[in-house]
Amino acid sequence: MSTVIEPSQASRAAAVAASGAALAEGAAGAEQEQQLTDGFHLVIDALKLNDIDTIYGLPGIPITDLTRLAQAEGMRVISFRHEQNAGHAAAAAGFLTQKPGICLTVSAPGFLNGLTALANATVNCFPMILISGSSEREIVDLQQGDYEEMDQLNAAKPFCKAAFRVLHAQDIGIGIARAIRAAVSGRPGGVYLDLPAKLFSQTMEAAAGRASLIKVQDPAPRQLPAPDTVARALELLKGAKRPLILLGKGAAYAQADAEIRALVERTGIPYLPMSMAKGLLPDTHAQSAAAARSYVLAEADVVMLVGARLNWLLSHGKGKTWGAQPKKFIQIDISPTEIDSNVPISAPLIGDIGSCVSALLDGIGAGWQKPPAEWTGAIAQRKDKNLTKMAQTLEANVSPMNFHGALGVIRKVVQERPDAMVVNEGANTLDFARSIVDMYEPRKRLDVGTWGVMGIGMGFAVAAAVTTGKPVIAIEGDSAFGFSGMEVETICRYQLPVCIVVFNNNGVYKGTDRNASGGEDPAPTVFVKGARYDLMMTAFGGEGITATTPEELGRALREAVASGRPTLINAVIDETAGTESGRITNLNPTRAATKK
Ligand code: ADP
Ligand code: TPW
Repeated sequence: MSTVIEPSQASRAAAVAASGAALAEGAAGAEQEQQLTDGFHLVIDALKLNDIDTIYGLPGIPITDLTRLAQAEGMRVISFRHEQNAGHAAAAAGFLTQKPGICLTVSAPGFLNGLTALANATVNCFPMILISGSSEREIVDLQQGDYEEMDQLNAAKPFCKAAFRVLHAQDIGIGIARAIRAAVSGRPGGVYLDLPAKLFSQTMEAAAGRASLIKVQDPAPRQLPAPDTVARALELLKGAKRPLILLGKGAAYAQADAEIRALVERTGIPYLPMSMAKGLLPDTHAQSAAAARSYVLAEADVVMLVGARLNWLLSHGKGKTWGAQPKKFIQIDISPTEIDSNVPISAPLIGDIGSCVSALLDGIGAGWQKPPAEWTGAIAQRKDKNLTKMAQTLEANVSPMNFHGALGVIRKVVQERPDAMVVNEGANTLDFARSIVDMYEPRKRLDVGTWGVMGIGMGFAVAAAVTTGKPVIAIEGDSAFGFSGMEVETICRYQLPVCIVVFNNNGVYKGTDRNASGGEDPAPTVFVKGARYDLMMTAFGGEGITATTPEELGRALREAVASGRPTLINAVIDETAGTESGRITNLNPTRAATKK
């Protein structure tokens, strides 16, 4: 038996395996012997059996044939230009669908390129599986210098929820089942699956192969909260004078949209969405306190976190942001160890969000008193003031554009097309877009998440288009776009309905820095002035446009969204417009020190 099965051979094995069903049971020995399957097919069959229909990846030894065969067997294979982008796409697909997104890479360097995305998925609680081909165990373990040799399993472990290696074809079904369950059960996250090259060409009897596969039952079982914890949370909520609900991306992931809306509306409690929870209820909802964020965080007396962590994005639940007003927290989370991670949580509610929110709704009863008008009235007043102030800035009709002028028009287009997906990264481009561009439907916004990582843009945009079929608007800082910009070719190749708007202000944060030494090298934060990002899209047959006014930007964006054509709008932004680090200047060591 050869160790490498050529694709034609592998296909033949499959064909024989497929036709095996048609052959009479108990057929002659010679015929039975031919009913073989191999590692390639078992991997594909195991994924398909579990309703996984898409692979995001990049081919090469030893997984090239796996990508070809997967496509031949009806899976969608989205082939990228860099594994990190394929990995980010898999993670976003996991977030949007609750099924683990699959990223497939070659060994060592391909694996490492995918690792950033695996780590980012784990940090953000997105289910994904990084499947990498690897070199031969015997050679790797003796460090004899195999092609792309690396101990990938151990390298992956610190960056994911679980890591598995499969050595025998008959264990592929179990390996994939364990990977799926690890990715989506409890707190979702990234899983690494190591498949050594030799595994793919191992053959086994087709019927035994089929029998070895596992259809994972109930991969993310509901987890009901204990009744006494529900009663405790409700009691705290009932006694609150200034209650607040904080919705995080865990709430968006949970797909308990109707229950969450019912809880917010029946209790009458004001809510704040974290950035990827925007649209869970429309941002224009009367109870949204987003436009009075600082006020509600400082003044609330009881805060209920729903799928949100008290990490740096919420100032760890303490300090100036949270004001002098003493606070009590209720926290709904599937992970019990999240509780008390930063401040004491008076009423933890451990379970899946759908079950916890339903239990709260059941317990509310008829006599529920909505929060005092003093509280909701004070919030409404601040909201009105801030929204009126913002509305004026959004009308800015200057050229080159500032952030408000450009985002004012994008805001209108998203309002017209609330079904469109929005992807967002950058510093100023991120911070302004998050507060200016209203979202109207759940899980329409994908961004840099818990790490504030640059480079998610094109991977997320591709996954958004592939999993939803909706138009995608990627709002990108020019630096941010550079991390994954080569994937415009991927977008053109698959003809995806993605419109990228590059906020071109000639650099990281802004484009005005000078080299402090007086030397000829440009400053570390500046780029080529007046760069034509639009030409990157026309190079591959898509639409490329430069927009210098909000009107031009609006026209180009509306056209792109309507046509679904791959488009890149080079939006010329005033190079003085941004601020260093956007809204997190306080985390920048020198600036923070000099500010004190
Ligand atoms: P954000 O950045 O929006 O504040 P985080 O990523 O910090 O959100 O928090 C998401 C939280 O949601 C995590 O602590 C995670 O354990 C939790 N979570 C994810 N899915 C579920 C679910 N289905 N049920 C309950 N909690 C969940
Ligand atoms: C993987 C650090 C944070 S924001 C940013 C960088 C490089 C780019 C900001 O410039 P951009 O946006 O995109 O032009 P704008 O609107 O302010 O002009 N490497 C990684 N992640 C992060 N977060 C960085 C570097 C960073």
